[in-house]
Amino acid sequence: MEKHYFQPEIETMSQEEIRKIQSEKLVKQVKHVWDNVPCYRAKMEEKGVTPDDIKSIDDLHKLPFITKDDLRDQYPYGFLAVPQSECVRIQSTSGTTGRRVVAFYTQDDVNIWDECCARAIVAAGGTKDDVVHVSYGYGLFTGGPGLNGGSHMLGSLTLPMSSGNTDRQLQFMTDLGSTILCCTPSYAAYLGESARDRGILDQIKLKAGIFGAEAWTEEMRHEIEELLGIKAYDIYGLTEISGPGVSFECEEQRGMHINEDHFAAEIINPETGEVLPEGEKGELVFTCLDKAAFPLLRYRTRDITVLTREKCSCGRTHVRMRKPMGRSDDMLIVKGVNVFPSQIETVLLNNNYAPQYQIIVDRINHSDTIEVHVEMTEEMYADKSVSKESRERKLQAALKSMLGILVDVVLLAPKSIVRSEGKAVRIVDKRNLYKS
Ligand code: DLL
Repeated sequence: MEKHYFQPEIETMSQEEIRKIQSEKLVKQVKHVWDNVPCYRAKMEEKGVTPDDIKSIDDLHKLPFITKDDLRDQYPYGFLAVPQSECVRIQSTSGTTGRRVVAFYTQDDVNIWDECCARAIVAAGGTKDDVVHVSYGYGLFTGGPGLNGGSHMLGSLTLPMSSGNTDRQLQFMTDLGSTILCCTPSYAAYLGESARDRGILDQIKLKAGIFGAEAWTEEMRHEIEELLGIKAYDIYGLTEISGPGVSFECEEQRGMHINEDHFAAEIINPETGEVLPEGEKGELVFTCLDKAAFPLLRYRTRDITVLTREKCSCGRTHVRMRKPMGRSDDMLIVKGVNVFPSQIETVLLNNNYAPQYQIIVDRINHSDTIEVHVEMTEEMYADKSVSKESRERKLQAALKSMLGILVDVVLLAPKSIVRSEGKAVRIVDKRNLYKS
């Protein structure tokens, strides 16, 4: 099978070459940050580190971490490392859990980001002949602008749809023959459902999807692939580090290659900060090696994953990260038990429910309660031979066996959960545990 790369000379270079590039870039980057970001310089001084101590990528562990709280404390300009007049763009996080984080970009930073997204599109089989349908939100969210930039750089016909207006999405998709869909996995499932309901699935020419920005399971991947008749590729990224394209899946669909010439990755123990060896599960930490405006060093993502340097059949040599297995901060602790929403999703899909659900956690009389609201499929809803109560009991038992705790299950009629056009709202935690 012929292999396709956007930049073969970079994507297939040897480990030695990657480390050499990382070392050269890191030495320069640390000087740049030391000279231009007083709050990080203070952190380095506190740790007794100077730029002279950083001679290669092997010295990365000597540098202090940056956390989301640091970014919030320094909002908005504290981590800006170039004069504002050199910046051409900002993007921002949604700020649902506190103050927004604003990331700045020079034109070169935007080019790096576009290049990363172009690599992702090519890895999903994209060429300049494709019609790339971008249904991630545009604006402050990085999803739309990121994939849009990558598609332009590749020279594909780019449809800047943004999210929402499902009728228009489907009309453009069929009229213009979109071949690659980029959006959140939950919106892809919704678009698929809507196309099926309108009886137009056979008019859709999609061959691939590039889905990310939220956690999704293998079961959900299969469901979307089957519904839309496509291959569904995962893509990962975060605003602080640039946006989508920090890592992406290739045709192997077994982990996402990190663009290591731009971002150095480490896995740490989230409790102690100690760097863990390859193959161990822990918190992912990124260092931006060549971004100028917002060059975060050792940024703690809170995403829990595993890195592997096992050979990939696609020929890419860049390290792979497993699909994030949860976040060290939004993992739910219910009745003292750690609950990852992805475990619940796996049970629901294995039991043939639709990937439309909400987890509602509350605390009543000092005791945690957890309810899973999930939609029945049309077939289940129509089939009156099995009672709703009996279905609920069966699902409750399956969840108990996965999670070890009793969960209240509420089955709903099809289409009763409000659809999201961006990231799905999966968790409603009414306990306010993190408010002081
Ligand atoms: O979600 C950037 C993005 C846009 C990625 C489009 C992929 C596609 P933020 O809004 O800053 O940025 O959210 C970043 O989302 O730390 C992860 O917890 C989560 N996340 C992103 N991609 C994935 C993924 C964008 N593929 C946060 N799987 C990250 C699971 C993901 N979680």
